[in-house]
Amino acid sequence: RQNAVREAMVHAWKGYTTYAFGKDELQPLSHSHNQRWGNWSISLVDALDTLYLFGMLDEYEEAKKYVQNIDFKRSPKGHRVPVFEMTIRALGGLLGAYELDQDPMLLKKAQEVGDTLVQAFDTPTGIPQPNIDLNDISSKVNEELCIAEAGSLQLEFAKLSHLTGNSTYRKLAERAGEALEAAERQHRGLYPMYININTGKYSPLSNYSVGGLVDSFYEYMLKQYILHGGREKKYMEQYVTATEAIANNLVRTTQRGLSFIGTMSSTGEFYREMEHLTCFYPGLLALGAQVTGRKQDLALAEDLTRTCFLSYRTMATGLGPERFSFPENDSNVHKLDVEGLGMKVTDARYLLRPETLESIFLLYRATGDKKYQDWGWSIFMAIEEHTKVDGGYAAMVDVRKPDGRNNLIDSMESFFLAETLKYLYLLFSPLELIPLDRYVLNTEGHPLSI
Ligand code: DMJ
Repeated sequence: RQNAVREAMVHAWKGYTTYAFGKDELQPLSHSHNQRWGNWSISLVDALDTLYLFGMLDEYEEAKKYVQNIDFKRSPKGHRVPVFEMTIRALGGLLGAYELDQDPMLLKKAQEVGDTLVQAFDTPTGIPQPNIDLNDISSKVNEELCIAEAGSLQLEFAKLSHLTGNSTYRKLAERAGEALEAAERQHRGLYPMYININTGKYSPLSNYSVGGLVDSFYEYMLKQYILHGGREKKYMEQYVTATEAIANNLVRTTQRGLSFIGTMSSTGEFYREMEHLTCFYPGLLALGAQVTGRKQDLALAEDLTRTCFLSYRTMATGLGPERFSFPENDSNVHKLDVEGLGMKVTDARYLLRPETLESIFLLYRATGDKKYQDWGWSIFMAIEEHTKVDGGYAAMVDVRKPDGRNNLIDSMESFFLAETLKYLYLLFSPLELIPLDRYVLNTEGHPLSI
């Protein structure tokens, strides 16, 4: 199984190098590429540590040679560099590879990325701008920032400070985290989705969720505690308070016994819809249960992982939708997409995302239960059967329709290489490969040593 995943990476990498080498993203159907991340070769940078871990060392060396010449101080006219995405993918990718092979060139390039991104923190509150124009650094276009973008920079910036001996990076990222913590909130342990970077106030109409725009904010509470070797107790306290608030306010169980996580509006209305992105959360709970000793979190993690897995298992392709809901009255099952489960598909795309596999991997590490390897394998088989094309792997329009090429999207995002294939590989590897008492993975799957 491990070797089959490696073969998948060989195939994906061949597509990338043949049709898109050095470009941001491969377009696997048209055999072309795009530069939508500002020419930072983001797929190549995001994939470095995967190549290394999979033992694809010739490919790794070739990619590293290319990295030397990427100019992370520039981007094309008109492009705004997305600070969060470039932190987790570019800075995280370079640091992750550096942690594994200790090549000083990688640290030098990581510092170049860090020096570019710190320019975003020059705001009245220290909460960074969501994106910056390197050709006109004083231009600002957004006042509001989602909390995932402000609260998921701290691992990478702290690691960069530690490795370079320059404490500025860590201080800036932590100041942003403190501003999120200090701002007034309605619910203890829950954080609204958006904050204003000039006033430092949460937007009053924001929703509460664990999905897109929020997700890794909660993740980095626990992971900062882990990264700093358990010395920063405040992160553990924040994590436990948030975990309890999420369990009490956002988790529900359907009549058919499926646990899920929904969204709550600022006025307390509850939406019974779950996102694929939310499926990272059970893995976080399982990791947290090991650190905190909270057994109830592991039980909930198992239930939620099962729900995420069933969102795959019950589709005709075996792949999971981008969004699915659990209508209140689920007795009328024949009207719902998934018979017998009371689960309704609300966005049928599969974008090669990692979250369910990430949780399956972390649940396997936490419990040792081999059923998780079988679940991961069945998802991998579905990826092979339905998304593999001659040019690589392609995202899918509708997971309910095994329609072949007509059902595919001309896109393979970099996280497929950085995360989806890496979690699968680790799921079938000995525990000594990336032991979780020595490494913490950033939200893009890059290993940072504790
Ligand atoms: C990845 O870039 C990261 O996992 C991020 O935290 C959320 N979105 C994508 C994958 O779906």
